[in-house]
Amino acid sequence: MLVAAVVALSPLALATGPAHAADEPTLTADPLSTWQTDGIVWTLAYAEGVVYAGGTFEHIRPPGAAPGTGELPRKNFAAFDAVTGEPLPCAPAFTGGVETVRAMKASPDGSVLYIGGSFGSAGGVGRSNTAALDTADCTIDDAWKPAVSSVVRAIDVTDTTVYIGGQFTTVQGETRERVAALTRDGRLLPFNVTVRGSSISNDPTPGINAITVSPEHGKVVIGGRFTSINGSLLNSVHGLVGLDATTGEIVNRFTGWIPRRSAVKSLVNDGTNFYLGAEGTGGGVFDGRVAGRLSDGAMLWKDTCLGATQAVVPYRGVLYSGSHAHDCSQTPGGFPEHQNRQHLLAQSIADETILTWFPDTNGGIGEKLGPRAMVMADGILWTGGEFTAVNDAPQQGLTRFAAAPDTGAPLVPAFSGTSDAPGKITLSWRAAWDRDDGVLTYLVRRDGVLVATLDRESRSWDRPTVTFTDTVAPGATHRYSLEVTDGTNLSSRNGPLYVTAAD
Ligand SMILES: [Ca+2]
Repeated sequence: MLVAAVVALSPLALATGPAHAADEPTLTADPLSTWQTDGIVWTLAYAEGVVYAGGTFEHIRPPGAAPGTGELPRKNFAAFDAVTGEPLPCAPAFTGGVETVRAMKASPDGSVLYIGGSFGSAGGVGRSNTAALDTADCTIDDAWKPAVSSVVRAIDVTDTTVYIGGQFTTVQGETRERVAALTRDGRLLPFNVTVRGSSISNDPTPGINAITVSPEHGKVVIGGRFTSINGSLLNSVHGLVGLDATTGEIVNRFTGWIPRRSAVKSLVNDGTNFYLGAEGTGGGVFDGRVAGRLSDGAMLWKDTCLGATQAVVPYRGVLYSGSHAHDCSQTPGGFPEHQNRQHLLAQSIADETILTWFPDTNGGIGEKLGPRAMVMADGILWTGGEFTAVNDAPQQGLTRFAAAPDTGAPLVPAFSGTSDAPGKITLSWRAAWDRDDGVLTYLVRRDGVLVATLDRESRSWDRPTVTFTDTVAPGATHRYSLEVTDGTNLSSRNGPLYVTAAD
């Protein structure tokens, strides 16, 4: 048998190809079977093996079901088994007000789920924009019933304290402008921080969108759109500030982190770092993500992808995010401006590199921004939002991703063959791509026998030409086929392609 020659990828292709990721393993990009909602999921929370979804919807329906079929009534709140994804009977209705649930967070021990939004009733019990659920028996908690004057958009909870943020100006009849702290049983704490101004010129209403608290550091970080804390416009805060968790005094100003016309939409922490996602309006804005250190408020990195970020979740060295990224040209591993918005991303917490994890949703309903909420639950990343499709298949409101299985096979590319020299046959094709594998392996068969195995890196936006030159008898005609695998899934086989070598 003649020995096959494999043509190396040119140095130019390597230089311009995708950046090598930092090798953190990601989840797969293939969604697990998941129930759907008939409206927008604004918030997700996890406690004790259960995922809670809150938003603006009327029903849930099974995986694969068309809108209006197989529905169960769920008024702005639903509970699911985190692993199987099956719906649970826990289903208090949230009604009154604007009738929406916008924020949820469980206590560290998982016993109580704190809920915020715009509603006047929770499970038939009168409540004022916030309620709590005892997770053991799915009853509305008797103790937690603070009167909050307007919508609650952010919640975080420690063993002793619940922080709420939003657009309210009073809590329990006392002045609390957009942020407040209460005991777990609903008693208002002295923590009194006045949040005013707006970092968004066309929306002058100040507001808190996100809160993350670190009891170990005695610090609470709040984000949203504001330009003033505690009354002074000269204190140089803009959409993000770190506060003493007890007194509310400013401990980190994060000067320059959030530019004009931009607001913080999401904040989480892992006990060491905190992570935020931002949304800008207009040109020169910040739509990307920042990783910062809780201890001293130092910035670790900031990516400047365009396409506003609505949700962030750290997990095992990777920051997962929901956005509508369309230009990540300044971020390692990123893509140039393109028309197809990428709604889900994973990046290295160590160095911000965008990793090979490209499941996608569509924009969907509402503002058509796709994902709005994420939570990690027993190793499964639950994602909720406005979308009505995931990886180009119908799926509304909710989806899930796990570490396995990888089920998506790359599409086999078309290939062609030429012979420019006696006994030399060159096959060429445009590289395929895969949603969660950057290096694909191409299998070339001549007359049914494997003659070449070629590994090539590619992304959906960067698909280099791959070539293979075979050495055969001059004048001979051979039959070739091509397959591609991501290491788990094998594509269909392309061919046969008959090529005659020059003589
Ligand atoms: Ca794959």
